[in-house]
Amino acid sequence: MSKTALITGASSGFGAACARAFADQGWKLVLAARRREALEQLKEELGGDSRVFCITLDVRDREAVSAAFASLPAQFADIDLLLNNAGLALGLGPAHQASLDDWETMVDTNIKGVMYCTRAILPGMVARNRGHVINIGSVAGSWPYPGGNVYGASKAFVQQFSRNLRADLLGTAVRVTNIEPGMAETEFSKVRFKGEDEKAHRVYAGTEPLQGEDIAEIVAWVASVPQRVNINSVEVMSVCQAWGPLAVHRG
Ligand code: NDP
Ligand code: 8X3
Repeated sequence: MSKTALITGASSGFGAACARAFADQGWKLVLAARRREALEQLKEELGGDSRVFCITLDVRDREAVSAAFASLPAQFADIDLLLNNAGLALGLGPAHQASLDDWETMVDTNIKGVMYCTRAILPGMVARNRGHVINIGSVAGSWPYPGGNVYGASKAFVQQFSRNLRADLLGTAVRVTNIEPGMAETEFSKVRFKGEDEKAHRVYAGTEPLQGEDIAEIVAWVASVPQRVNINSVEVMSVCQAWGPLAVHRG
């Protein structure tokens, strides 16, 4: 019997690439995001109604998340894998100039959205004693950088939430993994710079960043290892990226 993966943020980037990777392996898919048209296109590409169910969903909406996940059609209702991928960065300015609205949007999406989706799906996984929650964190959750302020802090939440979930789930067969990618070329920078394409392109200029397919390959691998194995986290960067020295200001 084919398994079912629920992917948030499936309308572009990592989420869409992961949907393609799981579809290739015969999984059924529940795809969620705000942009319905992109989800419908992906559904057609990946096998139509019998293989894919689309939900137009804003993960910040607690009631909408619980209502949508509680009313999945029977053939998609038993979720084997939840990929908490929906997320975003907004802005790259210093904290004292950043927009509080942007900060709230990141907290509501990257933190609360992950909480709402996980809390809605987890009871079924525990009851079936089967399932895997894969969260998309970031290197920004471990390594600070100027302008990372609330974005990085939100991904630090995802990292520790992932570990704490696994602590709670000890004794069950439900697995939890945090994937922590570095710079990857998706719509991420276009969103971060609010549609300023020039700024977004500059992020990747002269580099060979990670691609959505690279993350999808890792996510599919993490899901495919023997059931006794829980991969706690995977930190992954392009070879064009590495850490720098600690900064020192000299007056
Ligand atoms: P994209 O912008 O390409 O994809 C983000 C996805 O999240 C879209 O499908 C978007 O769909 C969805 N999304 C955003 N806000 C909401 C919301 N409120 N409700 C539902 N869906 C939402 O970027 P990536 O693929 O790069 O990002 C995916 C994840 O990877 C994010 O969590 C990001 O923080 C993380 N990440 C990205 C890195 C990178 O360098 N690209 C590196 C490390 C982590 P829609 O707009 O249709 O709602
Ligand atoms: C996205 C990677 O380095 O832009 O999470 O924060 S980074």
